[in-house]
Amino acid sequence: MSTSHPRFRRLAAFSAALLLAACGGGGGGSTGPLPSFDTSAVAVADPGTALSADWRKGPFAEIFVRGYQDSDGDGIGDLKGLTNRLDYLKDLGITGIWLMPITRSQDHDHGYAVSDYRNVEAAYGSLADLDTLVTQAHQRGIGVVLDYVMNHSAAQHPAFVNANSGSGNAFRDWYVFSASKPSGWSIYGDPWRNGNGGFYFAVFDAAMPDFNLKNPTVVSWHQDNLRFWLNRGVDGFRFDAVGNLVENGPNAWENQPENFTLMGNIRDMVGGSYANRFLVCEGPSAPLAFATACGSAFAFGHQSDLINAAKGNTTAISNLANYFGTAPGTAPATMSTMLSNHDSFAGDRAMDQFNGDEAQYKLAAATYLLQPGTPFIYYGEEIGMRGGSLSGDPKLRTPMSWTSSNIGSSGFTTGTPFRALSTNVATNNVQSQQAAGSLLNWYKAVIAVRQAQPALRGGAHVSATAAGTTLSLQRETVGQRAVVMINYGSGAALISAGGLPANGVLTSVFPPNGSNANTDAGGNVSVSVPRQSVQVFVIAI
Ligand SMILES: [Ca+2]
Ligand SMILES: [Ca+2]
Repeated sequence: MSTSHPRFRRLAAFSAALLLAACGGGGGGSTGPLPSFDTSAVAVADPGTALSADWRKGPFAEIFVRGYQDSDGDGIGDLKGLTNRLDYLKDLGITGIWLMPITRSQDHDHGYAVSDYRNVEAAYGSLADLDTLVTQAHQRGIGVVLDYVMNHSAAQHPAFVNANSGSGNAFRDWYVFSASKPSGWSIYGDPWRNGNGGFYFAVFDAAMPDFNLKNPTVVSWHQDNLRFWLNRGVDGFRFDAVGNLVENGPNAWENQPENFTLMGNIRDMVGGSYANRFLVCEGPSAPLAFATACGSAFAFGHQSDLINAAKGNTTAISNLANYFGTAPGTAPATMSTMLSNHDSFAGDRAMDQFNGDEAQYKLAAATYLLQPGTPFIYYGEEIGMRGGSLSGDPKLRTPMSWTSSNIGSSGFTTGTPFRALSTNVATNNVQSQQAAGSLLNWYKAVIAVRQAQPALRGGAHVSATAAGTTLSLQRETVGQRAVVMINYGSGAALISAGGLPANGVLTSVFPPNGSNANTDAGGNVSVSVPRQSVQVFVIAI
């Protein structure tokens, strides 16, 4: 039941102190002045971007700024550090980065308890540092997408401190209060928490009270916040927990119709006023529906099939073949795909799921980098980082492994890292992964072929067929068809593709030394694909 719900696990990092601060609700009524915050309206002022429209096709990197690169020796990653690593991301082939929350937070860790929606977490730097990051990223053809948390704020956010000061406060209706404790609710536990003069709704944690998104003033303030960042040149947003935005009752608290309307309105606002932006939603229990409402959504569920297919599971391979399409119940090409992310409910880091098996790891990576969809690479995935010796989500959020010790001028920090390092930092780090045959070079090579071939970069789904432990898929764009054959099995396999131009030549584009293949008079081809390998062809159409 409640605590088994995956999203609950996000909160493992929260300290008891924060909970006490929230539950105390300001100590039963503060006598001091209540805090204020910026509620000013923000008009559209699009500075534009120099990015090509293709940047939105990815691949993206999901980056935890706290864990990426420290620039000043305090052991905490920051925006200047990330800016210094942009060349690495460009070299990998990344065209967009999603930053987990960089706004000021109460948790000072994952950042999802936002205490100021219009400023940067002090340990990460300043607004000027963000502006520099965006400018430098754009110069490398990389867009910057921020995490935006609309469902809840921190309990320490001034809006909630006001709201919780008493039932007569002007901000009371910004949150969801009830004079008496409502009965019958059980989500990830009882979401109703003791506040001043009543109970407030906080689905994830007492320290993260839910906004009242039925209040138009709150919604328009959020839209002002979004414009605040868009006007600085930020390229879009990843929206957190969109399944939880509005509640209509104890049995109607998830994926409510209002959630889709809210996100659709934001999509219209951003798309109608700002050029070349990208939005993606996190709605784990309704990914396809949110892909429509938001423009893109993360393909929760699909990531397990990618992992299991690479292990040779035929059901998972069949699921991969049936995932993308145009029929109801299939995913659009705009779906955002991944192997794992920062939340343990999405799975351990890939290297831990594969228990060090790089052959399987490479197959999973190639599959999602060559399929339709917008791939999101979780930072360190490309070098096979394992988690840390930690429990819960923090084990997924260790410092990026740059060198074998990760300390010193080329490592994560010159000081003491804020968190334990990954358990395989000695072997799997950027420095050691420069070697031929490495996972990092595999990622670079697959991304390079994806970016070089239009049908692989943005081509639509044509067909995908599973047969035993093989997958054969085709994608197409104007003038080009791509054929991808993947053998997940432990022996060579004959993989077929059909519906191709008759008596044509399929030009091999991966692996680098691959042989071309010929279609027969019926437009069919069969290729012997070695065990655990990938072959990619293109043909003009
Ligand atoms: Ca720092
Ligand atoms: Ca909510």
